Amino acid sequence: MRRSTYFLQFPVPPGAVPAFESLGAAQVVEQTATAVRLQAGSAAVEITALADDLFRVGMFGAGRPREYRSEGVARVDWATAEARIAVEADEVRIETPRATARVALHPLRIGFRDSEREFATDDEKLGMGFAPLAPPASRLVDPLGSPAIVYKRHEPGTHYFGCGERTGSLDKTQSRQVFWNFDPPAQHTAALNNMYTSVPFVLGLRDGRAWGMFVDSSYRLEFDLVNEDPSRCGFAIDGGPMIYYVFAGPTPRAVLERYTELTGRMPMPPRWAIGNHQSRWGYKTADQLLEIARTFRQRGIPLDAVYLDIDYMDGYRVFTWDAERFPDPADLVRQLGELGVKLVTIIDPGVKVDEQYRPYCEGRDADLFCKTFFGDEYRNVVWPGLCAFPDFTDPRTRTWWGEQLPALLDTGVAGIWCDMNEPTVFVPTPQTLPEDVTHHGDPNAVLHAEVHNIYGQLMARATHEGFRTLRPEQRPMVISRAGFAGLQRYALHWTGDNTSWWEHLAMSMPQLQNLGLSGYAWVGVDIGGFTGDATGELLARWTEFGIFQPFCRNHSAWNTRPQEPWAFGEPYESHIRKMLLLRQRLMPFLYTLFDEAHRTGAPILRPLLFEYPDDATTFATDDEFLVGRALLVAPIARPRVDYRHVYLPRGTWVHYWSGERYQGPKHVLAHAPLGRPAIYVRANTPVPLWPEMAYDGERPPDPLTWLVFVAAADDGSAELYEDDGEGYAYERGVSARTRVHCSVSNDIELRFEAVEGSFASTSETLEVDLRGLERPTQVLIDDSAAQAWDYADGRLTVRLPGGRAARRLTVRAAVA
Ligand code: MIG
Repeated sequence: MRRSTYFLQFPVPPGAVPAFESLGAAQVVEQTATAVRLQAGSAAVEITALADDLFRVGMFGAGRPREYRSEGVARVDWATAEARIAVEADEVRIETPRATARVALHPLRIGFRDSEREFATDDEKLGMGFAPLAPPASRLVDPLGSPAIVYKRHEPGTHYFGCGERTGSLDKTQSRQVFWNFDPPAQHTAALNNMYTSVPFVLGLRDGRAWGMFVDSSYRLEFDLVNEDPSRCGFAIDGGPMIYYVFAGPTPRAVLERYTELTGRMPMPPRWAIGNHQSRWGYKTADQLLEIARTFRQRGIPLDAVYLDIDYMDGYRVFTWDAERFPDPADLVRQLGELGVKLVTIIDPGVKVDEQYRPYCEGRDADLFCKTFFGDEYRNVVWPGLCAFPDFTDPRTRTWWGEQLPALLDTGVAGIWCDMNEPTVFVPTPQTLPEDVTHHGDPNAVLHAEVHNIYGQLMARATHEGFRTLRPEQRPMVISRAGFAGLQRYALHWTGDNTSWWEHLAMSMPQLQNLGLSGYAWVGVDIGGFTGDATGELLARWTEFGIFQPFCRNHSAWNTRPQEPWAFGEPYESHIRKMLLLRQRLMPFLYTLFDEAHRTGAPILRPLLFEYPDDATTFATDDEFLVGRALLVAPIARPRVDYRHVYLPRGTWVHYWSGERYQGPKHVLAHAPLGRPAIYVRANTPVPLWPEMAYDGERPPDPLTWLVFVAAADDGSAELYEDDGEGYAYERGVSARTRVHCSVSNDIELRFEAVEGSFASTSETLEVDLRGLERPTQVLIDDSAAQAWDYADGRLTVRLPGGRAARRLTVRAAVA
């Protein structure tokens, strides 16, 4: 495959790269209950069944240790999989109850299959092998382990998704993907093939069956997904051992569940952190920030948090406050708190080189910064001027970093926003650390080239762990721009410096969907766009989409038109208010999806293919998405456009505003004027809602409403997850799970199962809000007539007393 070197701007000159050396014949050296070890020339190869649907392959160059420890991987202790190993003259098979790894020995070729199909099978001709890079890069990397490629056969009809943070469309088939964290030039376009964060994971989908492959290397990587050759994919690493994991699926959900078991899942966030957030690079004084928060309240627009970008610091020194503009940060936090608003502050990794500045002196004296190849402190310029860079690969540095957090947390700051952690440096042009910068490593020294892609994640980890140490009873809220596979364990991710363009509103959809398919469930883009000037229409349309992002934050750059919700006047402000209030109502629904992501790795904002992998039309519908299973959202992403095409997959879907029903699969034309975005609700699928609130915790969420659009259609069901929204009692079972089933035949029946778990709901009253039915002749709660219900215009509302027992609501009414 064609590969670039570290010198990204220059293609490799012809003939400069020695040929790819494919592995030849292999011999079985050793066998365990679940693994086979082989020798192929100078390479040692190990294939292991870690679980019924998870295999690991490791290829280690001559004399390299068999070592799988990685920042990407959270789980290493796999209970022995139920495997059967068959060794024959030409072939070894590792069979689990669900899948088989087939290892041909002459030459060594590795493939996978289950009862239905083959997947991740080596290209017959090329297989796996070593692939020296062009001379300048290889001088640096070769001593650390050989660049390598594994070529996999492309099974015709397969489409590829995931690959983490991307521009362009959802389907990555025929593309080339580069994994090397960097701060891309402003105005992200589809031409970019790497961004701030790198998740070298791909999800393959064919004939309704999914599989996955994760290449666990923190060196630079490239995936060629049927780009160079129509018959294969290539997965290349620039150094180190070739370690990859194969997931048998066969559903996208099963792949994600296993992938996030391997790389870790998101802890439950504090609930306020999924509310509405307002930020701007340019909020410069405590008074200005308070004014912003008050304006939200005066205008009745929900708000849970405001942000301080780099201007709060003293000369951009991380972990300081500017004494003039922020004379009393604790008082600022207190005043915001009175308004129900939390404060999040930014931090950057660059530590200003300044003999009068404690963090710098401490870090230098304790030898906590990155070094040049010659052992000097590595320095480059970022916002504060000349900076040193904490060596987050060293556990001592991570602890020390956490110990700096009281400068922020002790004033009452509620969340920490890690920026510039690719890391980005400014000289000679914005780029990252040179590959020969040295790190302490853990336990051995390493070059930056080896750990570049995990630098940002390690900063997020240090921040998260420091936060937990200082506030053991509080759930950390950490945001990170850079990361690797597994960032979800420590931080949410936002996608950096997008632009106030309609094109970027459109781009956000596939971008967040691919992140969701890559284990990052808590994600968001800057609503309204970061660089460039938004317009009222763009901001309103972007908010119609943005309220469905797991992370909902309006953020913009200092030199752009202000874009707070009221900045463009009416009618935009009213539309934005209405949408943000809808998000606030959706809080219990969203929080339940966070719980699902936390337990299973399922994305919150998810592509249609996640639920309908057997419907190939969904592979291309990346200008719409699902939120959980119940909502389908199809935003408008063009100016002055009121209509758009929507694809509705199978099932019955109800238009949220009009109640009109559609029988999928169907292509429809949605009328979606400003203020009425195309939202469809799956019929008979209850959606839990809270009343409109200004912020999380403003008052008890009463009543809790179950909204159901009824139809003569399949039964539906839903869940509600509740806990106290902060702290760790939920890990000890202090949570509540309510399951609801809805069936519609002669009657409409809503069956609530008894609440599971010991958390006492803060909602005292339950309300059921049924839409799309004729006037009922009778409404029964557990077979006795309900006391009070209201009916008007096809809509029935019934109040039920709160409580934990199972109950049943029967409505004798016809579907309208
Ligand atoms: O060089 O802190 O992506 O959100 O406002 C720019 C200033 C540095 C980049 C972040 C952006 C933030 C900005 N930062």
